[in-house]
Amino acid sequence: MEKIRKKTARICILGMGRVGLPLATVICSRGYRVTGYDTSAERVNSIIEGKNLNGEPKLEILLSKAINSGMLDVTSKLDDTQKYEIYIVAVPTPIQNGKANLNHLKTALKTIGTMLDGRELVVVESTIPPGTSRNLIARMLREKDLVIGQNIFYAYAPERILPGKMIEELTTCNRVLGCFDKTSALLATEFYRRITSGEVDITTPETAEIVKLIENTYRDVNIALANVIARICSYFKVDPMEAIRIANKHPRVNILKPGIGVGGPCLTKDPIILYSQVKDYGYESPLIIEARNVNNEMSSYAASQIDMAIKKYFNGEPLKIAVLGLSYKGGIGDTANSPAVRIAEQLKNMGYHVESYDPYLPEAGSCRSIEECVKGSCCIVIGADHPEFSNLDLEMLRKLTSYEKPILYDGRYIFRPTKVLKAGFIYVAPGYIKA
Ligand code: SAJ
Repeated sequence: MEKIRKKTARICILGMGRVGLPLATVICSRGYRVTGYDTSAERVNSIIEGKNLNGEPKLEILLSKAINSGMLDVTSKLDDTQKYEIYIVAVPTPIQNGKANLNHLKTALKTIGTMLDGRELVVVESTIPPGTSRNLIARMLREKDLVIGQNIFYAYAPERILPGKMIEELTTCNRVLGCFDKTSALLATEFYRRITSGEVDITTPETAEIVKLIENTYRDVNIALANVIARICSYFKVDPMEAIRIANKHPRVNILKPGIGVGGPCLTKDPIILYSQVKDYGYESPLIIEARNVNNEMSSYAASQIDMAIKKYFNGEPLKIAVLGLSYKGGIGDTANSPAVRIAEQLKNMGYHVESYDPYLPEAGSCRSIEECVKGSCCIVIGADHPEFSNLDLEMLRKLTSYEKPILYDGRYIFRPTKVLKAGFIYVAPGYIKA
Protein backbone atom coordinates (compact mmCIF):
# COMPACT_ATOMS: atom_id res chain seq x y z
CA MET A 1 0.00 0.00 0.00
CA GLU A 2 2.82 2.35 0.93
CA LYS A 3 4.57 1.67 -2.37
CA ILE A 4 1.39 2.39 -4.33
CA ARG A 5 0.96 5.67 -2.48
CA LYS A 6 4.60 6.72 -2.85
CA LYS A 7 4.62 5.53 -6.48
CA THR A 8 7.61 3.31 -5.84
CA ALA A 9 5.60 0.18 -6.69
CA ARG A 10 7.01 -1.35 -9.86
CA ILE A 11 4.48 -2.50 -12.39
CA CYS A 12 4.77 -5.31 -14.91
CA ILE A 13 2.16 -5.47 -17.69
CA LEU A 14 1.85 -8.73 -19.59
CA GLY A 15 0.50 -8.20 -23.10
CA MET A 16 1.34 -4.93 -24.85
CA GLY A 17 -1.58 -4.99 -27.25
CA ARG A 18 -4.62 -2.81 -27.73
CA VAL A 19 -5.21 -2.61 -23.96
CA GLY A 20 -1.77 -3.12 -22.36
CA LEU A 21 0.08 -0.45 -24.35
CA PRO A 22 -2.18 2.56 -23.68
CA LEU A 23 -2.59 1.41 -20.08
CA ALA A 24 1.21 1.30 -19.67
CA THR A 25 1.60 4.84 -21.01
CA VAL A 26 -1.11 6.18 -18.69
CA ILE A 27 0.39 4.41 -15.64
CA CYS A 28 3.81 5.92 -16.51
CA SER A 29 2.21 9.36 -16.84
CA ARG A 30 1.00 8.90 -13.24
CA GLY A 31 4.60 8.49 -12.07
CA TYR A 32 5.07 4.71 -11.88
CA ARG A 33 7.82 2.71 -13.57
CA VAL A 34 6.42 0.08 -15.91
CA THR A 35 7.86 -2.91 -17.69
CA GLY A 36 5.70 -3.91 -20.63
CA TYR A 37 6.16 -7.50 -21.69
CA ASP A 38 4.93 -9.00 -24.94
CA THR A 39 5.88 -12.40 -26.35
CA SER A 40 6.10 -10.92 -29.85
CA ALA A 41 9.50 -9.31 -30.53
CA GLU A 42 7.96 -7.75 -33.65
CA ARG A 43 5.27 -6.04 -31.56
CA VAL A 44 7.89 -4.82 -29.07
CA ASN A 45 9.98 -3.31 -31.89
CA SER A 46 7.00 -1.58 -33.45
CA ILE A 47 6.09 -0.07 -30.05
CA ILE A 48 9.63 1.19 -29.53
CA GLU A 49 9.53 2.70 -33.03
CA GLY A 50 6.10 4.23 -32.27
CA LYS A 51 4.43 2.32 -35.14
CA ASN A 52 0.94 0.73 -35.51
CA LEU A 53 -0.79 3.01 -33.03
CA ASN A 54 -4.03 2.98 -35.09
CA GLY A 55 -4.12 6.78 -35.14
CA GLU A 56 -5.13 6.72 -31.47
CA PRO A 57 -5.23 10.33 -30.19
CA LYS A 58 -2.60 11.24 -27.54
CA LEU A 59 -1.10 7.73 -27.54
CA GLU A 60 1.95 8.64 -29.61
CA ILE A 61 2.83 11.57 -27.34
CA LEU A 62 2.36 9.61 -24.10
CA LEU A 63 4.33 6.67 -25.51
CA SER A 64 7.33 8.72 -26.62
CA LYS A 65 7.34 10.55 -23.25
CA ALA A 66 7.23 7.23 -21.35
CA ILE A 67 10.02 5.67 -23.40
CA ASN A 68 12.27 8.73 -23.57
CA SER A 69 11.99 9.37 -19.83
CA GLY A 70 12.92 5.76 -19.09
CA MET A 71 9.64 5.19 -17.19
CA LEU A 72 8.55 2.52 -19.68
CA ASP A 73 10.65 -0.43 -20.68
CA VAL A 74 9.15 -2.68 -23.37
CA THR A 75 10.56 -6.15 -23.81
CA SER A 76 9.92 -9.59 -25.26
CA LYS A 77 12.36 -11.18 -22.80
CA LEU A 78 11.10 -10.77 -19.27
CA ASP A 79 13.87 -10.91 -16.68
CA ASP A 80 12.31 -13.29 -14.15
CA THR A 81 14.80 -12.30 -11.47
CA GLN A 82 13.26 -8.81 -11.42
CA LYS A 83 10.81 -8.02 -8.67
CA TYR A 84 7.50 -6.24 -9.29
CA GLU A 85 4.80 -5.33 -6.79
CA ILE A 86 1.93 -5.25 -9.30
CA TYR A 87 1.39 -7.56 -12.27
CA ILE A 88 -1.32 -6.63 -14.77
CA VAL A 89 -2.41 -9.23 -17.31
CA ALA A 90 -3.82 -7.71 -20.51
CA VAL A 91 -3.52 -10.55 -23.00
CA PRO A 92 -6.11 -11.36 -25.68
CA THR A 93 -8.77 -14.01 -25.14
CA PRO A 94 -9.90 -14.57 -28.74
CA ILE A 95 -12.83 -16.71 -29.80
CA GLN A 96 -11.84 -20.14 -31.03
CA ASN A 97 -14.39 -22.82 -31.93
CA GLY A 98 -17.15 -20.62 -30.48
CA LYS A 99 -15.48 -20.13 -27.06
CA ALA A 100 -12.94 -17.85 -25.40
CA ASN A 101 -9.46 -19.26 -25.86
CA LEU A 102 -7.69 -18.77 -22.51
CA ASN A 103 -4.28 -20.06 -23.58
CA HIS A 104 -2.59 -16.63 -23.51
CA LEU A 105 -4.03 -16.00 -20.05
CA LYS A 106 -2.73 -19.37 -18.79
CA THR A 107 0.72 -18.69 -20.29
CA ALA A 108 0.85 -15.25 -18.68
CA LEU A 109 -0.13 -16.70 -15.30
CA LYS A 110 2.55 -19.38 -15.64
CA THR A 111 5.13 -16.69 -16.48
CA ILE A 112 4.35 -14.64 -13.40
CA GLY A 113 3.91 -17.79 -11.32
CA THR A 114 7.69 -18.22 -11.33
CA MET A 115 8.23 -14.58 -10.30
CA LEU A 116 5.73 -14.21 -7.47
CA ASP A 117 7.13 -14.71 -4.02
CA GLY A 118 4.17 -13.48 -2.02
CA ARG A 119 2.43 -10.16 -1.21
CA GLU A 120 2.17 -8.96 -4.83
CA LEU A 121 -1.03 -7.67 -6.39
CA VAL A 122 -2.11 -9.56 -9.52
CA VAL A 123 -4.64 -7.77 -11.71
CA VAL A 124 -6.35 -9.27 -14.75
CA GLU A 125 -7.77 -6.80 -17.31
CA SER A 126 -8.40 -9.34 -20.10
CA THR A 127 -12.03 -10.18 -20.89
CA ILE A 128 -12.81 -13.60 -19.39
CA PRO A 129 -15.86 -15.88 -19.08
CA PRO A 130 -17.76 -15.75 -15.76
CA GLY A 131 -16.15 -18.05 -13.21
CA THR A 132 -12.60 -17.77 -14.63
CA SER A 133 -11.15 -15.83 -11.69
CA ARG A 134 -12.33 -18.49 -9.24
CA ASN A 135 -12.03 -21.66 -11.29
CA LEU A 136 -8.86 -20.98 -13.25
CA ILE A 137 -6.86 -18.03 -11.89
CA ALA A 138 -7.22 -18.68 -8.14
CA ARG A 139 -6.59 -22.39 -8.78
CA MET A 140 -3.40 -21.73 -10.80
CA LEU A 141 -2.12 -19.44 -8.04
CA ARG A 142 -2.91 -22.08 -5.39
CA GLU A 143 -0.77 -24.57 -7.29
CA LYS A 144 2.13 -22.20 -6.46
CA ASP A 145 1.07 -22.12 -2.80
CA LEU A 146 -0.33 -18.62 -3.29
CA VAL A 147 -3.64 -18.10 -1.57
CA ILE A 148 -5.57 -14.96 -2.52
CA GLY A 149 -6.10 -12.71 0.49
CA GLN A 150 -3.29 -14.41 2.45
CA ASN A 151 0.02 -14.31 0.62
CA ILE A 152 -1.14 -12.90 -2.74
CA PHE A 153 -3.71 -10.27 -3.74
CA TYR A 154 -5.97 -10.32 -6.75
CA ALA A 155 -8.41 -8.09 -8.62
CA TYR A 156 -10.33 -8.62 -11.82
CA ALA A 157 -10.35 -5.15 -13.42
CA PRO A 158 -11.94 -5.53 -16.85
CA GLU A 159 -10.67 -3.00 -19.34
CA ARG A 160 -12.96 -0.20 -20.43
CA ILE A 161 -11.14 1.41 -23.28
CA LEU A 162 -12.91 2.92 -26.25
CA PRO A 163 -10.80 2.79 -29.42
CA GLY A 164 -10.53 6.37 -30.71
CA LYS A 165 -10.77 7.76 -27.16
CA MET A 166 -8.54 5.30 -25.31
CA ILE A 167 -6.44 7.71 -23.29
CA GLU A 168 -9.39 9.92 -22.45
CA GLU A 169 -11.51 6.98 -21.28
CA LEU A 170 -8.66 5.25 -19.41
CA THR A 171 -8.16 8.35 -17.32
CA THR A 172 -11.83 9.24 -16.75
CA CYS A 173 -13.99 6.08 -17.02
CA ASN A 174 -15.64 4.50 -13.98
CA ARG A 175 -14.00 1.15 -13.23
CA VAL A 176 -15.17 -2.07 -11.64
CA LEU A 177 -12.92 -4.25 -9.50
CA GLY A 178 -13.87 -7.86 -8.75
CA CYS A 179 -12.14 -9.06 -5.59
CA PHE A 180 -12.36 -12.10 -3.29
CA ASP A 181 -11.07 -10.31 -0.20
CA LYS A 182 -10.89 -6.92 1.47
CA THR A 183 -7.12 -6.37 1.32
CA SER A 184 -7.03 -7.01 -2.43
CA ALA A 185 -9.93 -4.58 -2.84
CA LEU A 186 -8.15 -1.89 -0.82
CA LEU A 187 -4.88 -2.28 -2.73
CA ALA A 188 -6.51 -2.36 -6.17
CA THR A 189 -8.74 0.62 -5.35
CA GLU A 190 -5.76 2.64 -4.15
CA PHE A 191 -4.00 1.90 -7.44
CA TYR A 192 -6.92 2.48 -9.85
CA ARG A 193 -7.89 5.72 -8.09
CA ARG A 194 -4.55 7.00 -9.31
CA ILE A 195 -5.27 5.94 -12.90
CA THR A 196 -8.82 7.20 -13.37
CA SER A 197 -10.80 10.16 -12.08
CA GLY A 198 -13.95 8.04 -12.45
CA GLU A 199 -15.67 6.04 -9.71
CA VAL A 200 -14.29 2.66 -8.67
CA ASP A 201 -16.90 -0.01 -7.87
CA ILE A 202 -15.90 -2.99 -5.76
CA THR A 203 -17.77 -6.23 -6.23
CA THR A 204 -17.21 -9.97 -6.53
CA PRO A 205 -15.04 -11.37 -9.36
CA GLU A 206 -18.06 -13.12 -10.92
CA THR A 207 -20.05 -9.88 -10.96
CA ALA A 208 -17.16 -7.98 -12.56
CA GLU A 209 -16.75 -10.75 -15.16
CA ILE A 210 -20.44 -10.50 -16.06
CA VAL A 211 -20.42 -6.68 -16.00
CA LYS A 212 -17.70 -6.57 -18.66
CA LEU A 213 -19.56 -8.96 -20.95
CA ILE A 214 -23.00 -7.40 -20.58
CA GLU A 215 -21.71 -3.91 -21.41
CA ASN A 216 -20.69 -4.93 -24.91
CA THR A 217 -23.63 -7.33 -25.28
CA TYR A 218 -26.02 -4.49 -24.45
CA ARG A 219 -24.45 -2.36 -27.17
CA ASP A 220 -24.48 -5.18 -29.71
CA VAL A 221 -28.16 -6.00 -29.02
CA ASN A 222 -29.10 -2.31 -29.18
CA ILE A 223 -27.34 -1.89 -32.55
CA ALA A 224 -29.03 -5.10 -33.77
CA LEU A 225 -32.40 -3.58 -32.89
CA ALA A 226 -31.46 -0.43 -34.84
CA ASN A 227 -30.52 -2.62 -37.83
CA VAL A 228 -33.79 -4.58 -37.62
CA ILE A 229 -35.68 -1.27 -37.46
CA ALA A 230 -33.80 -0.09 -40.58
CA ARG A 231 -34.85 -3.21 -42.45
CA ILE A 232 -38.47 -2.86 -41.29
CA CYS A 233 -38.46 0.80 -42.45
CA SER A 234 -37.31 -0.24 -45.94
CA TYR A 235 -40.72 -1.81 -46.64
CA PHE A 236 -42.49 1.48 -45.92
CA LYS A 237 -39.96 3.88 -47.52
CA VAL A 238 -39.39 5.39 -44.08
CA ASP A 239 -36.03 6.99 -43.22
CA PRO A 240 -34.87 4.84 -40.25
CA MET A 241 -32.70 7.64 -38.85
CA GLU A 242 -35.68 9.96 -38.71
CA ALA A 243 -37.84 7.29 -37.06
CA ILE A 244 -35.12 6.52 -34.48
CA ARG A 245 -34.38 10.20 -33.86
CA ILE A 246 -38.02 10.87 -33.06
CA ALA A 247 -38.48 7.66 -31.02
CA ASN A 248 -35.40 8.62 -28.96
CA LYS A 249 -37.21 11.77 -27.87
CA HIS A 250 -39.27 9.50 -25.63
CA PRO A 251 -37.67 9.82 -22.19
CA ARG A 252 -37.02 6.09 -21.84
CA VAL A 253 -35.91 5.17 -25.39
CA ASN A 254 -32.29 5.27 -26.59
CA ILE A 255 -31.82 3.31 -29.80
CA LEU A 256 -28.37 3.37 -31.40
CA LYS A 257 -27.58 3.82 -35.10
CA PRO A 258 -28.20 1.32 -37.88
CA GLY A 259 -25.32 0.70 -40.27
CA ILE A 260 -23.39 -1.78 -42.38
CA GLY A 261 -22.66 -3.92 -39.33
CA VAL A 262 -20.64 -4.19 -36.16
CA GLY A 263 -16.89 -4.62 -36.31
CA GLY A 264 -13.93 -4.29 -33.98
CA PRO A 265 -12.40 -6.66 -31.50
CA CYS A 266 -14.96 -6.29 -28.66
CA LEU A 267 -18.63 -6.29 -29.67
CA THR A 268 -18.01 -9.15 -32.11
CA LYS A 269 -16.47 -11.28 -29.37
CA ASP A 270 -17.84 -10.53 -25.90
CA PRO A 271 -21.47 -11.57 -26.54
CA ILE A 272 -20.15 -14.90 -27.84
CA ILE A 273 -18.08 -15.43 -24.68
CA LEU A 274 -21.19 -14.87 -22.57
CA TYR A 275 -23.41 -17.00 -24.81
CA SER A 276 -21.02 -19.97 -24.99
CA GLN A 277 -20.23 -19.97 -21.26
CA VAL A 278 -23.86 -20.01 -20.17
CA LYS A 279 -24.71 -22.58 -22.86
CA ASP A 280 -22.40 -24.98 -20.99
CA TYR A 281 -24.71 -24.54 -18.00
CA GLY A 282 -27.71 -25.46 -20.16
CA TYR A 283 -29.19 -22.06 -21.04
CA GLU A 284 -29.14 -20.96 -24.68
CA SER A 285 -29.55 -17.18 -24.56
CA PRO A 286 -31.24 -16.73 -27.98
CA LEU A 287 -31.37 -12.93 -27.98
CA ILE A 288 -27.59 -12.63 -27.75
CA ILE A 289 -26.86 -14.96 -30.65
CA GLU A 290 -29.67 -13.55 -32.78
CA ALA A 291 -28.30 -10.01 -32.32
CA ARG A 292 -24.88 -11.23 -33.45
CA ASN A 293 -26.45 -12.82 -36.54
CA VAL A 294 -28.45 -9.67 -37.38
CA ASN A 295 -25.33 -7.51 -37.16
CA ASN A 296 -23.19 -9.97 -39.12
CA GLU A 297 -25.71 -10.13 -41.94
CA MET A 298 -25.72 -6.35 -42.42
CA SER A 299 -22.66 -6.33 -44.70
CA SER A 300 -24.22 -8.84 -47.16
CA TYR A 301 -27.48 -6.90 -46.97
CA ALA A 302 -25.59 -3.67 -47.78
CA ALA A 303 -23.72 -5.30 -50.68
CA SER A 304 -27.02 -6.60 -52.13
CA GLN A 305 -28.65 -3.15 -51.72
CA ILE A 306 -25.72 -1.59 -53.62
CA ASP A 307 -25.87 -4.28 -56.32
CA MET A 308 -29.63 -3.83 -56.77
CA ALA A 309 -29.37 -0.04 -56.94
CA ILE A 310 -26.56 -0.19 -59.52
CA LYS A 311 -28.51 -2.69 -61.62
CA LYS A 312 -31.58 -0.46 -61.43
CA TYR A 313 -29.91 2.84 -62.29
CA PHE A 314 -26.97 1.86 -64.52
CA ASN A 315 -26.35 -0.24 -67.59
CA GLY A 316 -23.07 -1.24 -69.11
CA GLU A 317 -19.75 -2.63 -67.88
CA PRO A 318 -17.30 -2.37 -66.23
CA LEU A 319 -18.62 -0.41 -63.27
CA LYS A 320 -16.37 1.08 -60.67
CA ILE A 321 -17.31 1.41 -56.99
CA ALA A 322 -15.35 3.61 -54.54
CA VAL A 323 -15.26 2.54 -50.89
CA LEU A 324 -14.30 5.42 -48.61
CA GLY A 325 -13.29 4.24 -45.15
CA LEU A 326 -12.18 0.70 -44.39
CA SER A 327 -11.88 0.98 -40.60
CA TYR A 328 -14.42 -0.82 -38.44
CA LYS A 329 -15.58 2.56 -37.18
CA GLY A 330 -14.88 6.26 -37.59
CA GLY A 331 -11.94 8.21 -36.27
CA ILE A 332 -9.53 5.29 -36.01
CA GLY A 333 -7.34 3.22 -38.32
CA ASP A 334 -8.29 -0.34 -37.44
CA THR A 335 -9.79 -2.93 -39.80
CA ALA A 336 -10.47 -5.62 -37.14
CA ASN A 337 -13.64 -7.47 -38.29
CA SER A 338 -14.48 -4.44 -40.41
CA PRO A 339 -17.84 -4.58 -42.24
CA ALA A 340 -16.45 -2.11 -44.84
CA VAL A 341 -13.70 -4.57 -45.76
CA ARG A 342 -16.30 -7.36 -46.06
CA ILE A 343 -18.51 -5.24 -48.33
CA ALA A 344 -15.56 -4.37 -50.59
CA GLU A 345 -14.78 -8.10 -50.91
CA GLN A 346 -18.42 -9.02 -51.55
CA LEU A 347 -18.76 -6.36 -54.26
CA LYS A 348 -15.55 -7.60 -55.90
CA ASN A 349 -16.93 -11.13 -55.87
CA MET A 350 -20.07 -9.80 -57.59
CA GLY A 351 -17.81 -8.66 -60.44
CA TYR A 352 -17.48 -4.94 -59.68
CA HIS A 353 -14.24 -3.00 -60.01
CA VAL A 354 -13.75 -1.85 -56.41
CA GLU A 355 -11.24 0.78 -55.30
CA SER A 356 -10.83 1.89 -51.71
CA TYR A 357 -9.27 4.62 -49.60
CA ASP A 358 -8.98 5.26 -45.88
CA PRO A 359 -7.29 8.43 -44.60
CA TYR A 360 -6.45 6.64 -41.31
CA LEU A 361 -4.96 3.61 -43.06
CA PRO A 362 -3.15 4.76 -46.22
CA GLU A 363 -1.66 1.27 -46.82
CA ALA A 364 -4.93 -0.63 -46.44
CA GLY A 365 -6.73 0.85 -49.45
CA SER A 366 -5.90 0.56 -53.13
CA CYS A 367 -5.81 4.37 -53.61
CA ARG A 368 -3.80 7.19 -52.08
CA SER A 369 -6.51 9.87 -52.11
CA ILE A 370 -10.27 10.37 -52.12
CA GLU A 371 -10.04 11.90 -55.61
CA GLU A 372 -8.16 8.93 -57.08
CA CYS A 373 -10.63 6.53 -55.47
CA VAL A 374 -13.82 8.33 -56.53
CA LYS A 375 -12.79 9.22 -60.10
CA GLY A 376 -15.07 7.47 -62.59
CA SER A 377 -17.13 5.56 -59.96
CA CYS A 378 -20.85 5.06 -60.38
CA CYS A 379 -21.23 4.48 -56.65
CA ILE A 380 -19.45 5.82 -53.59
CA VAL A 381 -19.76 3.71 -50.45
CA ILE A 382 -19.12 5.37 -47.09
CA GLY A 383 -17.62 2.46 -45.15
CA ALA A 384 -16.58 4.29 -41.96
CA ASP A 385 -17.91 7.38 -40.22
CA HIS A 386 -14.58 9.21 -40.18
CA PRO A 387 -15.27 12.78 -39.00
CA GLU A 388 -13.54 14.20 -42.11
CA PHE A 389 -16.10 12.54 -44.38
CA SER A 390 -19.09 14.47 -43.07
CA ASN A 391 -17.48 17.71 -44.36
CA LEU A 392 -16.83 16.33 -47.85
CA ASP A 393 -17.77 18.60 -50.74
CA LEU A 394 -20.43 16.34 -52.25
CA GLU A 395 -20.84 18.35 -55.43
CA MET A 396 -17.12 18.12 -56.10
CA LEU A 397 -17.32 14.34 -55.48
CA ARG A 398 -20.19 13.97 -57.90
CA LYS A 399 -18.26 15.82 -60.60
CA LEU A 400 -15.31 13.48 -60.03
CA THR A 401 -17.50 10.44 -60.68
CA SER A 402 -18.30 11.76 -64.22
CA TYR A 403 -21.82 10.37 -63.86
CA GLU A 404 -24.82 12.62 -64.00
CA LYS A 405 -26.58 10.88 -61.11
CA PRO A 406 -24.26 8.51 -59.27
CA ILE A 407 -25.17 6.58 -56.09
CA LEU A 408 -23.94 7.49 -52.65
CA TYR A 409 -24.27 4.56 -50.25
CA ASP A 410 -24.21 6.10 -46.78
CA GLY A 411 -23.19 2.98 -44.86
CA ARG A 412 -22.92 4.81 -41.53
CA TYR A 413 -25.70 7.38 -41.93
CA ILE A 414 -23.37 10.37 -41.79
CA PHE A 415 -25.27 12.59 -44.25
CA ARG A 416 -28.74 14.04 -44.35
CA PRO A 417 -30.43 12.50 -47.42
CA THR A 418 -31.62 15.94 -48.63
CA LYS A 419 -28.02 17.22 -48.75
CA VAL A 420 -26.91 14.21 -50.80
CA LEU A 421 -29.85 14.50 -53.20
CA LYS A 422 -29.17 18.21 -53.62
CA ALA A 423 -25.59 17.43 -54.66
CA GLY A 424 -27.01 15.26 -57.46
CA PHE A 425 -26.66 11.75 -56.00
CA ILE A 426 -29.13 8.94 -55.52
CA TYR A 427 -29.12 8.35 -51.75
CA VAL A 428 -28.98 4.75 -50.53
CA ALA A 429 -28.29 3.65 -46.94
CA PRO A 430 -28.99 0.54 -44.84
CA GLY A 431 -32.77 0.09 -45.15
CA TYR A 432 -33.34 3.30 -47.12
CA ILE A 433 -33.29 4.62 -50.66
CA LYS A 434 -34.18 8.08 -51.98
CA ALA A 435 -33.71 8.89 -55.63
N1 SAJ B 1 -21.79 0.87 -34.29
C1 SAJ B 1 -23.01 0.92 -34.97
N2 SAJ B 1 -23.99 1.73 -34.49
C2 SAJ B 1 -23.80 2.51 -33.38
C3 SAJ B 1 -22.58 2.45 -32.69
C4 SAJ B 1 -21.58 1.62 -33.17
O1 SAJ B 1 -23.23 0.22 -35.97
O2 SAJ B 1 -24.72 3.24 -33.03
C5 SAJ B 1 -20.71 -0.01 -34.78
C6 SAJ B 1 -19.40 0.72 -35.06
O3 SAJ B 1 -19.40 1.31 -36.34
C7 SAJ B 1 -18.41 -0.41 -34.93
C8 SAJ B 1 -19.01 -1.29 -33.82
O4 SAJ B 1 -20.38 -0.91 -33.74
O5 SAJ B 1 -18.30 -1.16 -36.12
C9 SAJ B 1 -18.34 -1.17 -32.48
O6 SAJ B 1 -18.00 0.17 -32.20
P1 SAJ B 1 -18.21 0.84 -30.75
O7 SAJ B 1 -17.77 2.24 -30.82
O8 SAJ B 1 -19.58 0.58 -30.30
O9 SAJ B 1 -17.30 0.00 -29.77
P2 SAJ B 1 -15.78 -0.56 -29.74
O10 SAJ B 1 -15.81 -1.99 -30.14
O11 SAJ B 1 -14.83 0.32 -30.47
O12 SAJ B 1 -15.50 -0.44 -28.17
C10 SAJ B 1 -16.38 -1.12 -27.26
C11 SAJ B 1 -16.90 -0.11 -26.24
N3 SAJ B 1 -17.98 -0.71 -25.45
C12 SAJ B 1 -19.09 -0.02 -25.13
O13 SAJ B 1 -19.32 1.12 -25.48
C13 SAJ B 1 -20.08 -0.75 -24.29
C14 SAJ B 1 -15.77 0.32 -25.33
O14 SAJ B 1 -16.23 1.20 -24.32
C15 SAJ B 1 -15.12 -0.92 -24.69
O15 SAJ B 1 -14.09 -0.54 -23.81
C16 SAJ B 1 -14.57 -1.75 -25.82
O16 SAJ B 1 -15.67 -2.17 -26.64
C17 SAJ B 1 -13.87 -2.97 -25.25
O17 SAJ B 1 -12.63 -2.95 -25.22
O18 SAJ B 1 -14.54 -3.90 -24.78
